[in-house]
Amino acid sequence: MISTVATKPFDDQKPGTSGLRKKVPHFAQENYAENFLQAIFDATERPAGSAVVIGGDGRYLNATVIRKAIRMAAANGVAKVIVGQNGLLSTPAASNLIRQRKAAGGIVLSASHNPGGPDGDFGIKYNIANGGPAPEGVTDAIYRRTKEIQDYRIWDGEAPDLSLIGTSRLGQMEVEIVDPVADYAALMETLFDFGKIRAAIQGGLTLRFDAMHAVTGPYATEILERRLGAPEGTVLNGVPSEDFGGGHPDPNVVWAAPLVDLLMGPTAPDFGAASDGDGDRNMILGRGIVVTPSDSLAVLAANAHLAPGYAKGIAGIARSMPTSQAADRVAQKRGIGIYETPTGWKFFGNLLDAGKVTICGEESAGTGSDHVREKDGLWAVLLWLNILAERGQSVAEIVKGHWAEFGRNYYQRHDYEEVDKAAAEELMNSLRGRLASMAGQRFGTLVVSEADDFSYKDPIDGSVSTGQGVRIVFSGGSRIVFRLSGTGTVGATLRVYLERFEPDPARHDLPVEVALKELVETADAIGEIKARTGRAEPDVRT
Ligand code: G16
Repeated sequence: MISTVATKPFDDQKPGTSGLRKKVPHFAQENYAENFLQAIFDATERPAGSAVVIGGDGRYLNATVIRKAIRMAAANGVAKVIVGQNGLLSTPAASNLIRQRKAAGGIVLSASHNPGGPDGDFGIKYNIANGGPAPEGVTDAIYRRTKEIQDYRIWDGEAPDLSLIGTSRLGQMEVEIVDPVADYAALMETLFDFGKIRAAIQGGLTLRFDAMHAVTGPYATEILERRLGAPEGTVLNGVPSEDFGGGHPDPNVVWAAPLVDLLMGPTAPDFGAASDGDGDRNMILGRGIVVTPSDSLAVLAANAHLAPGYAKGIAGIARSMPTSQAADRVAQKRGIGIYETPTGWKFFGNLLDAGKVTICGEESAGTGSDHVREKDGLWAVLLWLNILAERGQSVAEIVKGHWAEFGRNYYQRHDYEEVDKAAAEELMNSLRGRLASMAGQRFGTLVVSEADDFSYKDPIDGSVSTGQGVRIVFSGGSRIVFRLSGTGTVGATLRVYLERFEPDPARHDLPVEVALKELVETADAIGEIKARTGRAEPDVRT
């Protein structure tokens, strides 16, 4: 009952920051998804009898590709697949299932925060047995396989009905369809004081969570409304749709503008949050305040001990290189380790497995801990709620108190999207070519103290990743980082990260644009952004 289908390699199946992402029509080409799935089955290890977890964020093509993945798993000798009901699994829930069921790995279908629908984006990523994104050694092996593939194997029979929870067989393979929310919600109950949060909500703490028509809707409804007793209507846009209601499921001030407006307006609840397409990113807001992801990481790390799951304290913190150094100040003050890694959650896996760090975060709206091996949007929301319930202060009071204690790292990221690829690469190459002569150069009041192209040697397995972004550091600690995104699907996205440290509490209330003005001008002078890309302004500031 197994068919072997002849195919030809595609030359563009190199996984990026987080798996293979392409436009839907590109992915829908004959054999495109099949080739990549076969490369995963060929290039990854599966101990005899072990399971593979399969699920996705519910976007257009999700169900179609999941059925193919199940049939291909059956034809590739997989003993068992564990699949989310209706093909749904948030990325953190998939990571949890892989770990709890001791699966060999997982196939997660998502293009994260990128738009969905027939003209939107689609993606496939592979997670390894620790529940985390495949490290570069594995994605390189998958990519090599895509370049030589000549055929793929698929079971001839239909995949089972994905809506029915329970176990069935496809040939020799067992197919278990599971409730996507249950195990994840149970894990959250072990980490946080649900009784205390429930009491705070009963006592008047008000909140809204925007699921952005994406996968976290069912998770947030179960946890926030059913288990924590928040009133019905707390979860906005809670029904997943294939095109995310026509929007970008990207929790930032641009794409979650209605939520931001609500929190800045006269009827604001105490707390607001949003998550992205596959549930791993988060945005945190309080009445009248948007908390930057870098600040959120620092505040969560400084207060995690208030939640039962972290009551013993945290072992250390890891952040991606472009993330602000606010977390470093917490680590220094608390005497715990701080690790700076390249962009990509996959770089945190070894540190978490080795117990070097408990909490990790990225400027790209990701925070998480050692409870899974992915960033986790709802986890961040629940940790914030646990901290609010314990401290009885507002979000703004907690953030401002944090700045007063640790200093404030003013921070912003500027994105130039769909830039001509060659122009973006030349911009980066030109910067790299000038790095050696940059130290000592003056721009206005700023003097370059060091400049490099970030490279990282993993302290656990010794693997080295080079070319991870150009860092220009000024005396006083301000930084500009230039890097090209690894998750876009059209042209290139240039990211410019700007950071300035301000120790003086009297200067903590400046508008960010004012605080960063000189750095923004300097970034254009050094990067020649306008001249090389033709763009006078970034498309998105986060
Ligand atoms: C992915 C990765 C993150 C990374 C982000 C942005 O997030 O998992 O680690 O920070 O992309 O990457 P880039 O700057 O290369 O676009 P997600 O939520 O898209 O899976």
